[in-house]
Amino acid sequence: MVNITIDGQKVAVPKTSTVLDAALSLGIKVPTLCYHPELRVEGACRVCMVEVEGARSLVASCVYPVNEGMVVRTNTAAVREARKTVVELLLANHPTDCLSCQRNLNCELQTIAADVGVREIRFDGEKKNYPLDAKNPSLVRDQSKCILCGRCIRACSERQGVHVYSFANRGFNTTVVPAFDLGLDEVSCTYCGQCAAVCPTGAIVEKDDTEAVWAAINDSSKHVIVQTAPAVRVALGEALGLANGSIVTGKMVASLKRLGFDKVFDTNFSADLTIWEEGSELIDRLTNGGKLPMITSCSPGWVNYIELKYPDLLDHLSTAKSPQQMFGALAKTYYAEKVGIDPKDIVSVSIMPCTAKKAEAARPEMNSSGYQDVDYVLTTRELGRMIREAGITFNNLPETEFDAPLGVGSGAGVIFGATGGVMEAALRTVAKMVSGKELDNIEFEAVRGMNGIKEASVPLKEGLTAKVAIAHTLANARVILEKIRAGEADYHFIEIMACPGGCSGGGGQPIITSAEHRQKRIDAIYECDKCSELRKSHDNPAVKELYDTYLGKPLGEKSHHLLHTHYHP
Ligand code: HC1
Repeated sequence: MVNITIDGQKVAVPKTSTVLDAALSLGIKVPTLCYHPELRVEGACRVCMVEVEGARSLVASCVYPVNEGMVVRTNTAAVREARKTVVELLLANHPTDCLSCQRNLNCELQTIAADVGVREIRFDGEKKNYPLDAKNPSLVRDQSKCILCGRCIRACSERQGVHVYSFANRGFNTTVVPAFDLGLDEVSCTYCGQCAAVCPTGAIVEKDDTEAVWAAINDSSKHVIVQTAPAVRVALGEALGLANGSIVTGKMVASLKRLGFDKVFDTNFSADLTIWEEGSELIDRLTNGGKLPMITSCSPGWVNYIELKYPDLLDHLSTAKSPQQMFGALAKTYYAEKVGIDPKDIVSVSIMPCTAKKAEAARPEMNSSGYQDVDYVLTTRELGRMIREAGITFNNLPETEFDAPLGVGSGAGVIFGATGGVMEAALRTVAKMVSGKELDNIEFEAVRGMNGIKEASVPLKEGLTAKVAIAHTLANARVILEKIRAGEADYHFIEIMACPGGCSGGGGQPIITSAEHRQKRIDAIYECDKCSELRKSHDNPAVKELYDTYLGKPLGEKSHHLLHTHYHP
């Protein structure tokens, strides 16, 4: 340990700490911009400057190591003036269109400008004016708002191992761009949105589809239905002023009804259906010599990644569509028939924690109903904005139930939103399918938790043990894929989710500020499961009715047509 003094307070910290770590351990707030608690430090923005006795100049606390006996001051006149000047220089060439920016009131640059006391911008800087990169369905990049903190570069490289972004040019002309300054639609972007999730400003945001959804709601000739993904219910509250990880399922349903949706359904329903189809596919592959290990296919950022980077391994992917797309296909077939509405008059909207879901819905093959199966995908953040725009006092809303029949979901469906959850949901059902017996204990602790890669051996019945693996983030997915390529992966089944923590940490969720924040959402997901009346996908009566009255059986002809897909090398 190393003993140092900060603002007159003594503290002992590990010798590998930075001055910022030490200050944070004392509860001293130092403003930061390029620093992100879950990414490598960069020391680029210099907003976190402090005074260290004996140092020749102010130092960037996020990269400055502690030394025995060090004396630090975080609140001197020189420190305050330096921080204010740095922020003013950033604002001097920033568009400062805060009032109409998607990140208004949720922008770190805006907050820091207020915190460090910027009341005027003394420098008349040249403004940057770059064209928008908006030709893809998921994300919009506006270089004019970029402050060159490099967080997106680090998230894409370190967290995802995808390496889409890098710095280009020098001096004032420095930019953060994909290779050759191409658009995201022209490079190996998976649309996972982790760049947007760490961007401190409005330089990378989700493509906003709220206007199109308002127009559909306002069109009286349309029947507008909405599905909500498992992970939205544990994060939406954060966008509306509630504590991190608040469970807001009932209020979310009420708010969607107030917004004017005709029916509010639950993606948990089709998550349960996915387990019937994917579980049956796994058993089929195990018994008939199919390609193993089989890998989950519900996370669209992950599917984009394997298509782009490991096309030789595509036959390992389950052919089951994601729950979003299974729901979409059924909404304009089964549901349309059941309620007697022409599918051309149905507008199917989904609320997702994910930016890649927008691209998934736009895939040309996602039209098994004869129409685009899911018309619009809104992120959790977009729904939060619509609720605010409508003037709904979210916290006062009554707890409201989903509509039947596509609103019936199990606890197994809801845990899809946490890393390991799809695997756990599948094990609950596959064990029953192969043994004919219900499990005594349905909670599989071995597949839970935040380790980047988890492995477990799970007995399914006498003489049959499933060897499984789980990875979250694309950098961890790559480790598993390399093992498969090398012939060293003797697993039967693998779950891969593109985002850290699974969908609860998706690129379309309210911005996550720390690992503890992410954990609160995951705890909330498991709480939702515990409180569910139904906890196993095979107990879902609405799914049983769907098979009895419409689909026939898992992997049957109709299921194959509506619920399964193919991939593009
Ligand atoms: Fe997900 Fe899924 S869990 S992919 O993370 O399989 O986005 O929440 O909706 O489709 O159900 C996301 C979440 C979501 C699908 C399900």
